[in-house]
Amino acid sequence: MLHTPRIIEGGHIGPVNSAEVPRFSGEATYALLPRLRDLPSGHQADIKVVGIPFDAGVSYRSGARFGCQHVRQSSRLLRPYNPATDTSPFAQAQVVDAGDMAVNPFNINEAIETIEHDALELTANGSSLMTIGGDHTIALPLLRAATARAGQPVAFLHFDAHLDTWDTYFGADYTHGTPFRRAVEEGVIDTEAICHVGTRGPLYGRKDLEDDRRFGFGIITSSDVFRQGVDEVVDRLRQRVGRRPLYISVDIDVLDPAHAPGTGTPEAGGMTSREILEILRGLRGLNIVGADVVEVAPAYDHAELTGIAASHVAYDLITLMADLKAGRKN
Ligand SMILES: [Mn+2]
Repeated sequence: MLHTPRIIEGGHIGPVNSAEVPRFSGEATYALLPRLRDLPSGHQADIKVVGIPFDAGVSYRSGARFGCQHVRQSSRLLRPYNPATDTSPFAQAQVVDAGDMAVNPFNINEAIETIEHDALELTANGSSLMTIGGDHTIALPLLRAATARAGQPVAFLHFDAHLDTWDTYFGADYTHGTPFRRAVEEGVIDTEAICHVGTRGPLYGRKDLEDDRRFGFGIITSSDVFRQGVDEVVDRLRQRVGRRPLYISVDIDVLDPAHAPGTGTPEAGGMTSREILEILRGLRGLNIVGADVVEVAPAYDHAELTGIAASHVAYDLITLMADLKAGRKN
């Protein structure tokens, strides 16, 4: 039988052994991990990968509702040992694929409520969430839930080509271009410790940047990453975050369209997949309480470029979280 749960190092239920079952066969869970429902009773999940197939908040190309399944499909080649950090994330923590949330595709307000509710439920036992979108609208309810669980507004690192702090579109408050203005207004992020990374491209006007600065955001542009380099960027981010509980959101359009063509609002001049992975690895030890990767729209992808980039970003985020879980247990 394919995909029988198996015990690995650490007593955890591990991913399918691809030396025994071809990794291109069977159901595509993230990294071929066990499903949440496959865990024996009494066996707690430390990190849950969850999909949110929702894209009713997009302003340009639609299709990110298919991102979750695409990232899972593109994650089949991920192996269980991460040599960049000398860690085996799935042995250090029980990581599972919790499936997808069922959110209303016709009612954004209801969708946001469902996401917040489900995120709180999934984290009730102390699990951390690694969420796969979906468009960027979903980050607002995820931040609400992260802050509720942390007991204080979370620090927030936002990897994106765009600010996503605009006010409204067509009078709509809740869209994929507005979640972080709402998050500031709601007080669910710690404005002493929030920063965009990788922004670029034309804006509506200078006021976009002035508003954003007034909200408290720091900005490390795509150009800064190129000119200052990964190490300096990492130093700046670590200083900004300190020991606060931290949420990380990665809009895959932070990468250049050459690295991630399959997304809703692509902009030229972006980071490489190597740069983002190096920056994420530099955040090791920070108190990461949750993360997401959003805006993968497979209809515009080629040869799984975007899916592979997103699945690797998620893998390094899981590595960081697994590291923390293992540290807490030891
Ligand atoms: Mn975004």
